Amino acid sequence: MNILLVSTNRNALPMPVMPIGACMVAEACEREGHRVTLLDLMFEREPLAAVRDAVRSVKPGVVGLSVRNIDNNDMRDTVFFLADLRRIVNTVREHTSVPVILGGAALAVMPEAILRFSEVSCAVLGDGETVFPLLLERISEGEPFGDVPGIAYLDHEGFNSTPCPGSGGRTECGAPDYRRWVNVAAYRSQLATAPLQTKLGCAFQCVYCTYRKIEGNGHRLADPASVADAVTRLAASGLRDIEFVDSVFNVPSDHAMAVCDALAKTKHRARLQSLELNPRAFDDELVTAMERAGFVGMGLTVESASDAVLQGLRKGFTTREVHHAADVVRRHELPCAWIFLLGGPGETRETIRETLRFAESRTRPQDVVFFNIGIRVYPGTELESIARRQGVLTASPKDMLSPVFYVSPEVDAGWMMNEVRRSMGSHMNFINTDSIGLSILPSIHRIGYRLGVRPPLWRHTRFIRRALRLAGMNV
Ligand code: B12
Repeated sequence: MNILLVSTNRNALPMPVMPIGACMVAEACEREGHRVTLLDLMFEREPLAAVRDAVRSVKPGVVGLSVRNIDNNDMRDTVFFLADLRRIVNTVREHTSVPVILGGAALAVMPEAILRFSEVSCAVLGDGETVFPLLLERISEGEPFGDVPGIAYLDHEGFNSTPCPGSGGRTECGAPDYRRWVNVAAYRSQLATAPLQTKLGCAFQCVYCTYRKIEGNGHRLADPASVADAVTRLAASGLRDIEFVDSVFNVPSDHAMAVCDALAKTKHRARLQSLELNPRAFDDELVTAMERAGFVGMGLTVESASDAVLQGLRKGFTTREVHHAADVVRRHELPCAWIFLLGGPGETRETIRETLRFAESRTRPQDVVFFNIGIRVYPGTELESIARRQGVLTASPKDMLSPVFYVSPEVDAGWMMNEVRRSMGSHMNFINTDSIGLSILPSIHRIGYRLGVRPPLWRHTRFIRRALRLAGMNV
């Protein structure tokens, strides 16, 4: 069959991300003998015209739309991305009547709401590279597909979904041949990294998180040697900036260590990073192994430096681990991004002060500290129940596609934002959601790239903020 896949993500903030999922699905379909065209809308000037032209020229038997983001998770300046999706679906339908199938991380988060909103009747929830080919087989043979594992669909009875296949065991590190599918030069010129997974799944229980829903709570670990192979292959093809996009990179820790050891033994010439490290399994041994493996940056998702809040978020670690992480970071050279999530259950003015005190006194000036304020609430999460119990959430689950945010009733969002801004005033390495939503960020990336800067750009935050302030910007 002719398959047209469209990667619908056009969000270039904080930087464009290469559509790893759509590329993996494209390669899986080819392995099954289909002819695949992947249209990546990221850099298209006229996205709807590009979709129309692709439908006309490919004459697909099925159109698959990859949907990554629902919104930008920013409480103050919320951007909702799915209106574009509806326009893309309408454009496809104006030019063909073949089945349209949705897939991507957003679908696993809110399948029913997205299907209804986009007026599409079928989506893949599980790993697209396994499920989509099965679905295509049924569609091409004109057979019913309601029992294919890992899908969701709307029919005359309403919304249905089937359980996702397999959530344990091992997996191969699948590095798509990005150069075949997307405009790699355009991504690189905006300091994008090439995504790669060393595992799937997340076993943590954080109250707000959707990762378990997307990837399952059992780990599927890639053979460390296959990770080293994939990194070597990508780096040899010119994609030297590689980011591990696991839900959590350093858990299970023996696997992370084995991956680092395999990488350290390989001459890969890649610059590696991961922004998803948990302070629980974070020690000198790990950071030394990461440095030997070729890491140039890491992100610690500490969220808070207050025990009450860490408990309220069910992070599974305490301030002991947070302070220990600060000690470890200080003993190494590896640049670190500290990621905080303010306003969760249990947050008060005092806990905010505690977290800011930690950030101001325990992080290094050369590192970046990112504060996210307010937490996006997704249906089915424990945070939803907490918010309803506390009377701060009244929207029904089907209305939560339009972003709703949780802020602890014990603290005012405006006050928190002011406190963070005050702290940012004296710490040029601190940033907030306004900073990663700056419309000039793509230009900064392009200029940086031309000047020879390579990811992660956040290493230079304090210099960039100072320069922008000198230019009169209030950043
Ligand atoms: C790593 C990560 C990042 C990294 C990306 C680094 C990089 N170089 O790629 C960073 C930190 C930069 C980032 C940024 C953002 N992220 Co993010 N990110 C993730 C994370 C943890 C993994 C994404 C990933 O690459 N997965 C691995 C690939 C293989 O999976 P996949 O793309 O989903 O594809 C599979 C399936 O979805 C499916 N599939 C995909 N396409 C298709 C198409 C078809 C037709 C079919 C059938 C199947 C299919 O098959 C694929 C293979 O199995 C996810 C959470 C998660 N666990 O998924 C959040 C997630 C995707 N991010 C999210 C968000 C919101 C953002 C930001 C908007 C945050 C912000 N405020 O800046 C930005 C947007 C960036 C952008 N330009 O678009 C949300 C999106 C959903 C939502 N709530 O809107 C997620 C789901 C987290 C969450 N909150 O629930 N992110």
